[in-house]
Amino acid sequence: MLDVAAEVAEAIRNGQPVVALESTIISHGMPYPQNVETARAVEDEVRAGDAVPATIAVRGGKLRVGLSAEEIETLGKTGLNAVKCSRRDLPFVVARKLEGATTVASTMIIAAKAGIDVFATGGIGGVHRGVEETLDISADLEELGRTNVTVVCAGIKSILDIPRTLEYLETRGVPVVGYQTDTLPAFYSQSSGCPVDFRVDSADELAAAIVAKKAMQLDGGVLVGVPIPAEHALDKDEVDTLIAAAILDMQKQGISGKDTTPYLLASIAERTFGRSLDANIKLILNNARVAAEVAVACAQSA
Ligand code: PSU
Ligand code: MN
Repeated sequence: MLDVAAEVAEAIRNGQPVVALESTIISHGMPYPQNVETARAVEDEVRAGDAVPATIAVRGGKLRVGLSAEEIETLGKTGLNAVKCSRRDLPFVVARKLEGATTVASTMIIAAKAGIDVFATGGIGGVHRGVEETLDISADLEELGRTNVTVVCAGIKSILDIPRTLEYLETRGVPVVGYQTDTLPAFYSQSSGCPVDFRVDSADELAAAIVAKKAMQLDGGVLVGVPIPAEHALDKDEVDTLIAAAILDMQKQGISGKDTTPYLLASIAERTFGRSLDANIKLILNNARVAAEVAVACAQSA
């Protein structure tokens, strides 16, 4: 079922650094054409860091590792008409040969099958605010609990319940790491105020822990939070107020389940007049840069 692009397959075979990238961020996370421009720029950033990018999706009944520029363009235009594809969706999207965009969870699954250890994205899913009512907990957290991939992100958006997300990750045995920070970043802003489990100041320091985890055969992911660069961060209180309003609107419209995260992202972009989209793009590029460094460090210490 795995269909790995030639360049990616060769890099994996030779133990060269590879960085996996998700595709729901392209189809559901951003509007066209910024989604396609960003996906390309992210791949360029990974290459600039001497690693090979592998954008992952489901196409023609195959788990695709390494999309071509044309395929990224097509997915970007397909947008919300692609199937947002998490673990539970994979069997049907494959069997029906649908156009599937992979979330953090399904990208981890496919990356691990292909033998890729490091994955860069913007934000992960988590425990949603109001979980007492909805039981809405992203499958991303379960995947982090079982699949051996290091996920480099900008922390957890405050559309989620950050303290509860951290509790959940602790239960599932997932180390939460701050990259050059003591607190988990909050996506659009540099800090959520919640302490991380471990701080690292270099890619080498992180790679040492990833290698130790592998040697102990401990299953599960590692979550790395990289703060958005200060010059691109948004004011946390301002964003939190906008998010609270967006959540109220969403509830009024009866939006739930897998539509929640895409709705909130679009609504926040509208309410910030595109400033959140710009911040989103900048932080993903920064994460791609760090992930390439981590992949290089892992390849060197293997
Ligand atoms: N956060 C973002 N942009 C995104 C997502 C999250 O800032 O595009 C996507 C990712 O693919 C993530 C998914 O895995 O949303 C989580 O969705 P859910 O909460 O439905 O599990
Ligand atoms: Mn959900």
